[in-house]
Amino acid sequence: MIESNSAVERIEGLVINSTGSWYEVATEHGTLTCRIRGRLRLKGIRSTNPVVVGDRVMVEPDGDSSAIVEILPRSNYVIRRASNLSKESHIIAANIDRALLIVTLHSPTTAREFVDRFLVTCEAYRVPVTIVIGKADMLVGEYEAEAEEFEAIYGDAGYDIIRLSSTTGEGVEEIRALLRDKKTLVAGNSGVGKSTLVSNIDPTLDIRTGEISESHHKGKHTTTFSTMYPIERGYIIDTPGIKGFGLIDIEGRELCRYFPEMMRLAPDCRFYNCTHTHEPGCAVREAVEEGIVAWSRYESYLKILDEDDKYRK
Ligand SMILES: Nc1nc2c(ncn2[C@@H]2O[C@H](COP(=O)(O)OP(=O)(O)O)[C@@H](O)[C@H]2O)c(=O)[nH]1
Ligand SMILES: [Mg+2]
Ligand SMILES: [Zn+2]
Repeated sequence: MIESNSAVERIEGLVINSTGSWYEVATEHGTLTCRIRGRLRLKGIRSTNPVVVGDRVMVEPDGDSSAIVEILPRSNYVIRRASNLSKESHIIAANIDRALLIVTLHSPTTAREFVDRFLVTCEAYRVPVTIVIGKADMLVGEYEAEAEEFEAIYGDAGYDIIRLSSTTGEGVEEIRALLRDKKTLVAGNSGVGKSTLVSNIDPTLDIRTGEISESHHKGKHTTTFSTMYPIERGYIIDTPGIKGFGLIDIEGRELCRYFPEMMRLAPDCRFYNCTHTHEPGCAVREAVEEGIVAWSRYESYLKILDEDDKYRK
């Protein structure tokens, strides 16, 4: 029998880049540029981008007509609301071993609420996160004091914190060790030094750094995509600057679980279903009043709760 109609070959691959309509997939046959065939949706996830960087997929290789035909189950992902008023979500990356959240205290100033929202998402989707205080060479005077306060707050909450200066090299080796043999998402506002870090880790990579105007993307919500770079051992995912971080799919009553320092106190609240907003005998509010839990963290908690109310239907 002639095998002209034999089953098409299918190979597994790793999505390393996406534009929303085209995907670059690393496979044993090299990197293939693919389209999506059919309606690929993972159960229970509604997002503007069905296939994301970090996805493991099945591909039918066919030159310029190569196609992604299946998404393999994800171990985790990082997701945010696509835009402020949208109910749709945008997945930043999938199957990641760790997120590095780069924050800077000035030039630009990373808002505490942004930090807390990102951390909540990582807790909710079980992505280990390390906080990086970027541009450490600029921490003089009041900013040094602020950095120490920041380290106290987030260190007490249970997070690892590394100071990084791509200018002096401080922290670079520590981060390099963290990246080894892992897929690491590098996240943070625009201008905090994400791309500079990635090119410091591997100077042979062709990374765009500096200010890239994203103004022409305003109003759209599917135009910001991550890119995965292979490094000597492992992968780094560089993300476009994230301005806001709208949370999705997190119920108000479970929110406090994703603030580790509050979660530890919740069993001491008088009511088992305490929301830590108005109830008498609330151990969390008591700790906030005593300065044991940082006011800024509690404030983020309240703001996220409030927002959650607005979006819950
Ligand atoms: N002083 C200082 N400037 C940095 C550092 N890292 C990056 N920058 C500068 O900050 C700007 C934004 O960096 P970039 O890597 O493009 O930020 P991204 O938007 O997060 O990718 C550039 O002008 C970099 O030269 C650092 O560690 N120290
Ligand atoms: Mg960048
Ligand atoms: Zn309480």
